[in-house]
Amino acid sequence: MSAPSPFMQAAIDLAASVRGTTSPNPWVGAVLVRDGRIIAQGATAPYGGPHAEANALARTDARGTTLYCTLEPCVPFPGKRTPPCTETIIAAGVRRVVIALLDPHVGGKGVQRLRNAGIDVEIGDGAEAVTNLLRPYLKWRQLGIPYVIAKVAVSLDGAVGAPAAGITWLTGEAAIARAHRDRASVDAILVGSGTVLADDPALTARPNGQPAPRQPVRIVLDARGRTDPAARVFQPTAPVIVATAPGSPPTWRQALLQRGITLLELERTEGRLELRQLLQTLGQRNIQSLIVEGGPTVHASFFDADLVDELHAYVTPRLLGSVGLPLVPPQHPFPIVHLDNVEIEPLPPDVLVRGYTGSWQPPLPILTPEA
Ligand code: AOF
Ligand code: ZN
Repeated sequence: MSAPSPFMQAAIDLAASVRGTTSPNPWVGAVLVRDGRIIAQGATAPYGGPHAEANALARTDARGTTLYCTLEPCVPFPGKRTPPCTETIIAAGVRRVVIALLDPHVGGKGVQRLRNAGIDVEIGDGAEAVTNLLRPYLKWRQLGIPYVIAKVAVSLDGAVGAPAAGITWLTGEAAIARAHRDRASVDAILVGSGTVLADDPALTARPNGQPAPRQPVRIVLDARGRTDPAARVFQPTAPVIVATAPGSPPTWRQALLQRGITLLELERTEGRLELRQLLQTLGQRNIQSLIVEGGPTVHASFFDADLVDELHAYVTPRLLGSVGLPLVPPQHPFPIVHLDNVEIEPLPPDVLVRGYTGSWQPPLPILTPEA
Protein backbone atom coordinates (compact mmCIF):
# COMPACT_ATOMS: atom_id res chain seq x y z
CA MET A 1 0.00 0.00 0.00
CA SER A 2 1.17 3.53 -0.71
CA ALA A 3 2.52 6.11 1.70
CA PRO A 4 0.08 8.64 3.14
CA SER A 5 -0.24 12.00 1.38
CA PRO A 6 1.57 14.84 3.22
CA PHE A 7 -1.70 16.21 4.67
CA MET A 8 -2.78 12.77 5.88
CA GLN A 9 0.71 12.28 7.32
CA ALA A 10 0.21 15.51 9.30
CA ALA A 11 -3.10 14.10 10.63
CA ILE A 12 -1.38 10.80 11.50
CA ASP A 13 1.35 12.66 13.42
CA LEU A 14 -1.34 14.47 15.42
CA ALA A 15 -3.08 11.17 16.16
CA ALA A 16 0.21 9.58 17.25
CA SER A 17 0.90 12.52 19.57
CA VAL A 18 -2.19 11.63 21.67
CA ARG A 19 -1.81 7.85 21.57
CA GLY A 20 -2.66 6.38 24.95
CA THR A 21 -4.34 9.53 26.28
CA THR A 22 -7.80 8.99 24.75
CA SER A 23 -8.66 5.36 25.54
CA PRO A 24 -11.22 3.84 25.27
CA ASN A 25 -11.67 6.33 22.43
CA PRO A 26 -9.38 5.84 19.45
CA TRP A 27 -6.59 8.42 19.00
CA VAL A 28 -7.43 10.41 15.89
CA GLY A 29 -5.92 13.39 14.08
CA ALA A 30 -7.56 15.87 11.68
CA VAL A 31 -6.21 18.72 9.52
CA LEU A 32 -8.19 21.29 7.60
CA VAL A 33 -6.77 22.40 4.25
CA ARG A 34 -7.55 25.44 2.11
CA ASP A 35 -5.66 26.36 -1.08
CA GLY A 36 -3.00 23.71 -0.42
CA ARG A 37 -2.25 24.92 3.11
CA ILE A 38 -3.15 23.62 6.57
CA ILE A 39 -5.35 26.24 8.24
CA ALA A 40 -6.35 24.29 11.38
CA GLN A 41 -5.65 21.00 13.08
CA GLY A 42 -6.93 18.90 15.94
CA ALA A 43 -6.38 15.66 17.85
CA THR A 44 -8.74 13.66 20.08
CA ALA A 45 -9.01 15.00 23.64
CA PRO A 46 -9.04 12.62 26.64
CA TYR A 47 -12.17 10.46 26.95
CA GLY A 48 -15.34 12.53 27.14
CA GLY A 49 -13.68 15.55 25.49
CA PRO A 50 -13.95 16.80 21.91
CA HIS A 51 -12.97 14.62 18.97
CA ALA A 52 -10.18 15.49 16.53
CA GLU A 53 -12.50 16.83 13.83
CA ALA A 54 -14.41 19.01 16.31
CA ASN A 55 -11.13 20.40 17.65
CA ALA A 56 -9.91 21.28 14.14
CA LEU A 57 -13.22 22.82 13.04
CA ALA A 58 -13.63 24.93 16.19
CA ARG A 59 -10.60 26.97 15.19
CA THR A 60 -11.55 28.58 11.89
CA ASP A 61 -14.05 29.27 9.13
CA ALA A 62 -14.16 25.92 7.32
CA ARG A 63 -16.44 26.74 4.38
CA GLY A 64 -15.20 25.16 1.14
CA THR A 65 -12.24 23.37 2.79
CA THR A 66 -10.93 19.78 2.66
CA LEU A 67 -10.76 17.89 5.95
CA TYR A 68 -8.20 15.06 6.32
CA CYS A 69 -9.02 12.70 9.18
CA THR A 70 -7.33 9.47 10.19
CA LEU A 71 -10.62 7.76 11.14
CA GLU A 72 -14.17 7.86 9.87
CA PRO A 73 -16.11 10.67 11.60
CA CYS A 74 -18.60 9.47 14.18
CA VAL A 75 -22.41 9.40 14.01
CA PRO A 76 -24.99 9.48 16.83
CA PHE A 77 -25.32 6.39 19.05
CA PRO A 78 -26.90 5.79 22.47
CA GLY A 79 -24.66 6.88 25.34
CA LYS A 80 -22.49 9.09 23.16
CA ARG A 81 -20.60 11.74 25.09
CA THR A 82 -19.88 14.32 22.38
CA PRO A 83 -21.80 15.75 19.40
CA PRO A 84 -21.44 13.58 16.26
CA CYS A 85 -18.57 14.78 14.07
CA THR A 86 -20.52 14.22 10.84
CA GLU A 87 -23.01 16.94 11.85
CA THR A 88 -20.22 19.31 12.91
CA ILE A 89 -18.50 18.80 9.53
CA ILE A 90 -21.71 19.34 7.57
CA ALA A 91 -22.66 22.44 9.58
CA ALA A 92 -19.19 23.93 9.05
CA GLY A 93 -19.56 23.78 5.27
CA VAL A 94 -16.58 21.47 4.56
CA ARG A 95 -16.53 20.53 0.85
CA ARG A 96 -14.42 17.36 0.82
CA VAL A 97 -13.38 14.81 3.46
CA VAL A 98 -10.42 12.44 3.10
CA ILE A 99 -10.51 9.50 5.55
CA ALA A 100 -7.74 6.94 6.07
CA LEU A 101 -9.80 4.20 7.70
CA LEU A 102 -13.42 3.33 8.49
CA ASP A 103 -14.19 3.09 12.22
CA PRO A 104 -15.49 -0.44 12.98
CA HIS A 105 -17.73 1.18 15.58
CA VAL A 106 -19.29 3.45 12.91
CA GLY A 107 -19.21 0.92 10.07
CA GLY A 108 -19.54 3.28 7.08
CA LYS A 109 -22.52 5.23 8.42
CA GLY A 110 -20.35 8.34 8.84
CA VAL A 111 -19.26 8.20 5.19
CA GLN A 112 -22.85 7.68 4.09
CA ARG A 113 -24.09 10.64 6.13
CA LEU A 114 -21.44 12.97 4.67
CA ARG A 115 -22.13 11.82 1.11
CA ASN A 116 -25.87 12.23 1.58
CA ALA A 117 -25.17 15.82 2.61
CA GLY A 118 -23.35 16.38 -0.71
CA ILE A 119 -19.76 16.21 0.60
CA ASP A 120 -17.10 14.45 -1.51
CA VAL A 121 -15.61 11.60 0.52
CA GLU A 122 -12.40 9.76 -0.30
CA ILE A 123 -11.29 6.70 1.73
CA GLY A 124 -7.95 4.91 1.99
CA ASP A 125 -5.21 7.60 2.04
CA GLY A 126 -2.84 6.35 4.78
CA ALA A 127 -4.98 3.29 5.57
CA GLU A 128 -2.02 1.00 6.32
CA ALA A 129 -0.25 3.49 8.59
CA VAL A 130 -3.45 4.21 10.53
CA THR A 131 -4.23 0.50 10.84
CA ASN A 132 -0.86 0.01 12.52
CA LEU A 133 -1.26 3.11 14.67
CA LEU A 134 -4.67 1.92 15.90
CA ARG A 135 -3.85 -1.78 16.38
CA PRO A 136 -4.89 -1.81 20.08
CA TYR A 137 -8.22 -0.09 19.33
CA LEU A 138 -8.94 -2.32 16.31
CA LYS A 139 -8.16 -5.56 18.16
CA TRP A 140 -10.25 -4.55 21.18
CA ARG A 141 -13.17 -3.58 18.93
CA GLN A 142 -12.91 -6.86 17.00
CA LEU A 143 -12.25 -9.38 19.79
CA GLY A 144 -13.05 -7.50 23.00
CA ILE A 145 -9.62 -8.22 24.50
CA PRO A 146 -6.54 -6.00 24.90
CA TYR A 147 -3.63 -5.80 22.47
CA VAL A 148 -0.64 -7.38 24.23
CA ILE A 149 2.95 -6.14 24.00
CA ALA A 150 5.59 -8.34 25.63
CA LYS A 151 8.56 -6.29 26.80
CA VAL A 152 11.85 -8.01 27.51
CA ALA A 153 15.41 -6.88 28.17
CA VAL A 154 18.05 -9.46 27.27
CA SER A 155 21.80 -9.85 27.16
CA LEU A 156 23.49 -11.02 23.95
CA ASP A 157 23.32 -14.57 25.32
CA GLY A 158 19.59 -14.34 26.00
CA ALA A 159 19.57 -13.79 29.74
CA VAL A 160 17.24 -11.38 31.55
CA GLY A 161 19.50 -10.86 34.56
CA ALA A 162 21.99 -12.53 36.85
CA PRO A 163 20.77 -12.10 40.45
CA ALA A 164 23.59 -14.33 41.71
CA ALA A 165 26.03 -11.70 40.42
CA GLY A 166 23.89 -8.80 41.66
CA ILE A 167 22.73 -7.90 38.12
CA THR A 168 18.96 -7.30 38.03
CA TRP A 169 18.83 -4.30 35.70
CA LEU A 170 20.29 -4.51 32.21
CA THR A 171 19.50 -1.47 30.09
CA GLY A 172 20.86 2.08 30.06
CA GLU A 173 19.22 5.49 30.39
CA ALA A 174 17.98 5.82 26.80
CA ALA A 175 16.23 2.43 26.89
CA ILE A 176 14.67 3.18 30.28
CA ALA A 177 13.31 6.50 29.00
CA ARG A 178 11.85 4.74 25.94
CA ALA A 179 10.20 2.08 28.09
CA HIS A 180 8.62 4.75 30.29
CA ARG A 181 7.18 6.53 27.24
CA ASP A 182 5.64 3.21 26.17
CA ARG A 183 4.18 2.66 29.63
CA ALA A 184 2.54 6.08 29.38
CA SER A 185 0.92 5.13 26.05
CA VAL A 186 -0.88 1.96 27.16
CA ASP A 187 -3.85 1.25 29.41
CA ALA A 188 -2.17 -1.34 31.64
CA ILE A 189 1.13 -2.97 32.67
CA LEU A 190 1.35 -6.52 33.98
CA VAL A 191 3.96 -8.39 35.99
CA GLY A 192 4.09 -11.67 37.88
CA SER A 193 4.46 -12.05 41.63
CA GLY A 194 8.09 -13.14 41.15
CA THR A 195 8.98 -9.70 39.75
CA VAL A 196 7.25 -7.94 42.66
CA LEU A 197 9.14 -10.16 45.14
CA ALA A 198 12.51 -9.76 43.41
CA ASP A 199 12.47 -6.09 42.33
CA ASP A 200 9.65 -4.37 44.26
CA PRO A 201 8.94 -2.13 41.23
CA ALA A 202 6.60 0.88 41.41
CA LEU A 203 5.39 0.13 37.85
CA THR A 204 4.47 3.73 37.16
CA ALA A 205 5.05 5.60 33.90
CA ARG A 206 7.70 8.27 34.39
CA PRO A 207 8.66 9.67 31.00
CA ASN A 208 11.33 12.39 31.41
CA GLY A 209 11.65 11.32 35.04
CA GLN A 210 8.23 12.81 35.93
CA PRO A 211 5.07 10.76 36.58
CA ALA A 212 2.79 10.80 33.51
CA PRO A 213 -0.55 12.56 34.11
CA ARG A 214 -2.45 9.42 33.09
CA GLN A 215 -1.00 6.32 34.74
CA PRO A 216 -1.61 2.83 33.32
CA VAL A 217 -3.50 0.35 35.47
CA ARG A 218 -1.02 -1.99 37.20
CA ILE A 219 -1.82 -5.68 37.11
CA VAL A 220 -0.09 -8.33 39.23
CA LEU A 221 -0.51 -12.06 38.62
CA ASP A 222 -0.29 -13.76 41.96
CA ALA A 223 -2.08 -17.12 42.03
CA ARG A 224 -0.91 -18.12 45.49
CA GLY A 225 -0.90 -14.75 47.29
CA ARG A 226 2.89 -14.54 47.68
CA THR A 227 3.26 -10.76 47.38
CA ASP A 228 3.55 -8.39 50.33
CA PRO A 229 0.54 -6.05 50.50
CA ALA A 230 3.03 -3.33 51.51
CA ALA A 231 4.93 -3.64 48.18
CA ARG A 232 5.45 -0.43 46.17
CA VAL A 233 3.21 -1.61 43.34
CA PHE A 234 0.26 -1.61 45.73
CA GLN A 235 0.67 2.05 46.71
CA PRO A 236 -2.29 4.16 45.58
CA THR A 237 -0.48 6.09 42.80
CA ALA A 238 -2.54 4.29 40.11
CA PRO A 239 -5.31 1.70 40.03
CA VAL A 240 -4.16 -1.87 40.75
CA ILE A 241 -5.71 -5.19 39.79
CA VAL A 242 -4.44 -8.43 41.31
CA ALA A 243 -5.34 -11.65 39.52
CA THR A 244 -5.30 -14.62 41.84
CA ALA A 245 -6.51 -18.21 42.01
CA PRO A 246 -9.07 -19.89 44.27
CA GLY A 247 -7.33 -20.81 47.48
CA SER A 248 -5.02 -17.82 47.95
CA PRO A 249 -4.97 -16.79 51.65
CA PRO A 250 -8.06 -14.84 52.81
CA THR A 251 -5.95 -12.61 55.09
CA TRP A 252 -3.77 -11.59 52.12
CA ARG A 253 -6.88 -10.90 50.02
CA GLN A 254 -8.36 -8.84 52.82
CA ALA A 255 -5.19 -6.74 53.14
CA LEU A 256 -5.29 -5.95 49.41
CA LEU A 257 -8.99 -5.14 49.42
CA GLN A 258 -8.39 -2.73 52.29
CA ARG A 259 -5.91 -0.89 50.09
CA GLY A 260 -8.63 -0.39 47.45
CA ILE A 261 -7.13 -2.99 45.12
CA THR A 262 -9.38 -4.89 42.73
CA LEU A 263 -9.08 -8.67 43.09
CA LEU A 264 -9.94 -10.99 40.20
CA GLU A 265 -10.23 -14.68 40.78
CA LEU A 266 -9.21 -16.65 37.70
CA GLU A 267 -9.64 -20.31 36.96
CA ARG A 268 -6.56 -22.49 36.81
CA THR A 269 -5.86 -24.87 33.95
CA GLU A 270 -3.04 -27.34 34.51
CA GLY A 271 -1.88 -25.24 37.43
CA ARG A 272 -1.71 -22.02 35.42
CA LEU A 273 -3.98 -18.99 35.58
CA GLU A 274 -6.43 -18.69 32.70
CA LEU A 275 -4.93 -15.72 30.88
CA ARG A 276 -7.61 -15.59 28.22
CA GLN A 277 -10.21 -15.18 30.96
CA LEU A 278 -8.07 -12.37 32.39
CA LEU A 279 -7.87 -10.58 29.04
CA GLN A 280 -11.63 -10.85 28.56
CA THR A 281 -12.23 -9.26 31.95
CA LEU A 282 -9.72 -6.50 31.21
CA GLY A 283 -11.35 -5.86 27.81
CA GLN A 284 -14.72 -5.46 29.53
CA ARG A 285 -13.07 -2.83 31.71
CA ASN A 286 -12.07 -0.87 28.57
CA ILE A 287 -8.41 -1.88 28.77
CA GLN A 288 -7.33 -1.91 25.11
CA SER A 289 -3.59 -2.31 25.48
CA LEU A 290 -1.31 -4.08 27.91
CA ILE A 291 2.46 -4.33 28.32
CA VAL A 292 3.57 -7.63 29.86
CA GLU A 293 6.88 -6.91 31.58
CA GLY A 294 7.69 -10.36 32.93
CA GLY A 295 9.30 -12.22 34.50
CA PRO A 296 10.24 -15.16 32.33
CA THR A 297 7.43 -17.52 33.43
CA VAL A 298 4.82 -14.84 32.82
CA HIS A 299 6.24 -14.14 29.36
CA ALA A 300 6.35 -17.86 28.62
CA SER A 301 2.72 -18.27 29.70
CA PHE A 302 1.55 -15.43 27.48
CA PHE A 303 3.55 -16.69 24.47
CA ASP A 304 2.48 -20.28 25.07
CA ALA A 305 -1.19 -19.22 25.09
CA ASP A 306 -0.56 -17.31 21.81
CA LEU A 307 -1.72 -14.06 23.40
CA VAL A 308 1.21 -11.79 22.48
CA ASP A 309 0.71 -9.41 19.56
CA GLU A 310 3.94 -7.45 19.62
CA LEU A 311 7.40 -8.00 21.08
CA HIS A 312 9.70 -5.24 22.30
CA ALA A 313 13.12 -6.72 22.95
CA TYR A 314 15.79 -4.44 24.41
CA VAL A 315 19.12 -6.06 23.65
CA THR A 316 21.98 -5.03 25.88
CA PRO A 317 25.64 -5.48 24.90
CA ARG A 318 26.90 -7.97 27.41
CA LEU A 319 27.04 -11.67 28.11
CA LEU A 320 25.69 -12.88 31.42
CA GLY A 321 27.35 -16.23 31.05
CA SER A 322 26.67 -19.22 33.21
CA VAL A 323 24.96 -17.21 35.99
CA GLY A 324 22.48 -15.62 33.56
CA LEU A 325 18.74 -16.31 34.02
CA PRO A 326 17.43 -17.40 30.62
CA LEU A 327 14.60 -15.49 28.92
CA VAL A 328 13.09 -18.84 27.98
CA PRO A 329 12.81 -20.73 31.25
CA PRO A 330 13.80 -24.38 31.10
CA GLN A 331 10.88 -26.80 31.68
CA HIS A 332 8.34 -24.29 30.40
CA PRO A 333 6.73 -24.63 26.96
CA PHE A 334 7.59 -21.69 24.72
CA PRO A 335 6.74 -21.53 21.01
CA ILE A 336 8.90 -20.45 18.08
CA VAL A 337 8.12 -16.79 17.30
CA HIS A 338 8.89 -14.92 14.07
CA LEU A 339 8.43 -11.16 13.99
CA ASP A 340 7.30 -9.08 11.04
CA ASN A 341 7.20 -5.32 10.35
CA VAL A 342 10.41 -5.23 12.36
CA GLU A 343 11.75 -1.86 13.48
CA ILE A 344 15.18 -1.42 15.01
CA GLU A 345 15.88 1.54 17.25
CA PRO A 346 19.38 2.26 18.55
CA LEU A 347 19.25 3.38 22.18
CA PRO A 348 22.98 3.41 22.96
CA PRO A 349 24.42 1.27 24.33
CA ASP A 350 21.28 -0.88 23.84
CA VAL A 351 19.15 -1.68 20.79
CA LEU A 352 15.37 -2.04 20.70
CA VAL A 353 13.99 -4.65 18.30
CA ARG A 354 10.23 -4.38 17.79
CA GLY A 355 7.88 -6.45 15.67
CA TYR A 356 4.48 -8.07 15.33
CA THR A 357 4.04 -11.76 16.16
CA GLY A 358 1.05 -12.28 13.82
CA SER A 359 -1.02 -13.79 16.65
CA TRP A 360 -3.76 -11.36 15.63
CA GLN A 361 -4.02 -9.76 12.18
CA PRO A 362 -5.81 -6.45 11.82
CA PRO A 363 -8.72 -6.66 9.40
CA LEU A 364 -7.84 -5.44 5.91
CA PRO A 365 -8.89 -1.82 5.50
CA ILE A 366 -12.40 -1.55 4.13
CA LEU A 367 -12.26 1.04 1.40
CA THR A 368 -15.90 1.23 0.39
CA PRO A 369 -18.63 1.30 3.00
CA GLU A 370 -21.49 -1.10 2.44
CA ALA A 371 -24.52 0.43 0.76
C1 AOF B 1 -14.29 10.67 15.69
N1 AOF B 1 -13.20 11.40 16.03
O1 AOF B 1 -11.45 11.84 17.33
C2 AOF B 1 -12.68 9.90 17.78
C3 AOF B 1 -13.78 9.10 17.40
O2 AOF B 1 -18.71 9.07 23.31
P1 AOF B 1 -18.01 9.86 22.24
O3 AOF B 1 -18.86 11.00 21.73
O4 AOF B 1 -16.64 10.36 22.67
O5 AOF B 1 -17.81 8.90 20.96
C4 AOF B 1 -16.96 7.80 21.06
C5 AOF B 1 -16.83 7.08 19.74
O6 AOF B 1 -16.38 7.93 18.71
C6 AOF B 1 -15.80 5.96 19.81
O7 AOF B 1 -16.35 4.76 20.27
C7 AOF B 1 -15.30 5.86 18.38
O8 AOF B 1 -16.16 5.07 17.59
C8 AOF B 1 -15.40 7.30 17.90
N2 AOF B 1 -14.11 7.98 18.08
N3 AOF B 1 -14.53 9.51 16.34
O9 AOF B 1 -15.07 11.07 14.82
C9 AOF B 1 -12.40 11.10 17.04
N4 AOF B 1 -11.90 9.56 18.84
ZN1 ZN C 1 -16.43 12.19 16.36
